[in-house]
Amino acid sequence: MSLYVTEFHNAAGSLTGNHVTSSVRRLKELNGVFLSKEAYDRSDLEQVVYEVEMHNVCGNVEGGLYFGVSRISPGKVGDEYFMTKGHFHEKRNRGEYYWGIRGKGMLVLMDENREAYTEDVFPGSLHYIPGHIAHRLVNIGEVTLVVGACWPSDAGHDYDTIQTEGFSIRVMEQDGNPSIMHY
Ligand code: PAN
Ligand code: ZN
Repeated sequence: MSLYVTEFHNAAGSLTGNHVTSSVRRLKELNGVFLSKEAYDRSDLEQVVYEVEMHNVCGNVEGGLYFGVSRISPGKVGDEYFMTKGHFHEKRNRGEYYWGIRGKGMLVLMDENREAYTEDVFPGSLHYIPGHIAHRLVNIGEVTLVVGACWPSDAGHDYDTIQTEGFSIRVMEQDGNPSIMHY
């Protein structure tokens, strides 16, 4: 790979090269995200729950775009599948595209009135996330869930609203299958 070329490795679900930044979310950074505090405390908090790589050329300017790839590990905290924190965009009217690359997941979506719905994520699935909709990825499969994303670079991330109010649904394993629970 040339130092000046950015490459998206579809099979590996990774992004390398110029303008790429990355972040890792371990279980210890996700305190309060999962329903069962007891199961959380029993878990290995060093586990990597998800990683994000992002192609950021322009900074947070209006009119720009970011491209990213998220990799969510398989796993659970108690009966609840590994998932991203989830967020609204800070600029609420900013939308986003997600698309499934590998694995099996659910995209949890929720509007500002806490009405929630889900979409199945699989290789080739395409998801338009309108503005004003909070979004979270859940890995319901046995391999790493890999999902591409593209969003306006001035969207920003509002994590606080979800941190305090949560989503109105959670995806839990029940009798060996994913099940949607309402809160
Ligand atoms: C994605 C998410 C990524 C990680 O790139 O940021 O899946 O999820 P959290 O940001 O909720 O931790 C995106 O939606 N960007 O806007
Ligand atoms: Zn987003």
